[in-house]
Amino acid sequence: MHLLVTGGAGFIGSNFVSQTLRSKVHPDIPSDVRITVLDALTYASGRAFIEADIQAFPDRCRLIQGSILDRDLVFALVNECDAVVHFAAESHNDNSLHDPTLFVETNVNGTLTLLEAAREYDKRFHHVSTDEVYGDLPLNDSGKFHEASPYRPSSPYSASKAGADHLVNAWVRSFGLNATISNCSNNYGPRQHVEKLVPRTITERLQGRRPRVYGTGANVRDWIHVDDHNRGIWDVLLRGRSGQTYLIGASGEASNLDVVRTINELMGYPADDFEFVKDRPGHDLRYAIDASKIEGDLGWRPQRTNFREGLAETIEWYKENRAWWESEKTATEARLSKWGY
Ligand code: NAD
Ligand code: TDX
Repeated sequence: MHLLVTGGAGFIGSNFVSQTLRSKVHPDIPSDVRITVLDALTYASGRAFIEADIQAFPDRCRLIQGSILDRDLVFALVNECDAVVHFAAESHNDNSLHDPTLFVETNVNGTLTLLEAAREYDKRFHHVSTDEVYGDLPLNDSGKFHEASPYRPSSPYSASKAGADHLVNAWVRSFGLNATISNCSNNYGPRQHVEKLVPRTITERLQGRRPRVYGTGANVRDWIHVDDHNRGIWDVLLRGRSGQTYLIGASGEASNLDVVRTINELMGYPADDFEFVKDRPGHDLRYAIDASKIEGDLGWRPQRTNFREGLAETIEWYKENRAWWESEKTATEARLSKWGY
């Protein structure tokens, strides 16, 4: 099996590639799977992770630096593979509020280019998406997103992901493309860019500053370890039905205050040693996933459900990999501070 993995140098994609080559994460990963990573190597990527994989598996992994918007390149690479796993995206909500055009170009037009190539060569296509396409849920409520929830995106990022999801469904219905979608909740784990809540909080502490909480900190996210997400993607790749959407989530609801307090405690600081900063415009209140479809139909179950333990491991990873994130940290903090965060 030859997979084309777009965005395979990013946070979730690079974990997917490394774990797949090592037959980790899922028991049924074919042992001969080969991977071509197509990645533009933007600020959010980690080239070193893929280079290490290429060194360990020179016959099974290669990196093509290029854009999913490059039609000729995309068509050539899709033609060579058996299936496409599409992670590549601009992924940060705050950035999308300042440069929405880039998000529509990458997330909508990039997906369109890939879909057209998959249609041309009749390839299996899996689209990695987010629960944010469903908008938000009220705080202090027990409702959850499910596969039939209406699309109601709030930010340019989530709107661009929703647009891409619609394109995938239309290509299934109109052209008979063999495609699936997974919509997952907030991931955490190693290799995530320092602009996101968990790594930002950890690396602020490691550089001697206090973490920043947007607004009141009451907003709730449904946290899942990146390995549980990637195992779900393998379940959908191996057994998912074309035209179906699968929601992936690990019942890991926690408020931003809970997350920052837990990281503070784990790193030896008083729980409430943080600063409140201005709120994100349009800030989604709460996300929560009902994962009963992927559990019932495909037998997926989250395994890394101890969030505190997962955060402790993630803190260790950031302590041990300073060289990777320190190169991005200064520019990221300058950007976030300019925006009032
Ligand atoms: P990320 O920002 O860490 O990685 C994105 C990768 O895509 C980077 O390596 C980047 O270089 C690459 N990329 C960007 N533009 C490109 C282009 N034009 N051509 C080729 N490559 C390009 O993102 P992530 O957190 O790993 O998210 C991966 C996917 O999962 C995204 O589609 C995102 O919407 C989705 N998702 C993320 C989360 C989460 O919590 N992080 C949750 C659910 C879904
Ligand atoms: O310093 C911070 N302080 C803070 O309170 C940062 C960086 C964030 N926040 C808040 C905003 C959100 O309520 O924490 C929450 C999480 O923020 P992000 O890490 O930016 O993630 P979010 O906006 O929830 O989106 C993430 O999950 C869904 C990913 O970035 C998306 O790609 C994914 O689709």
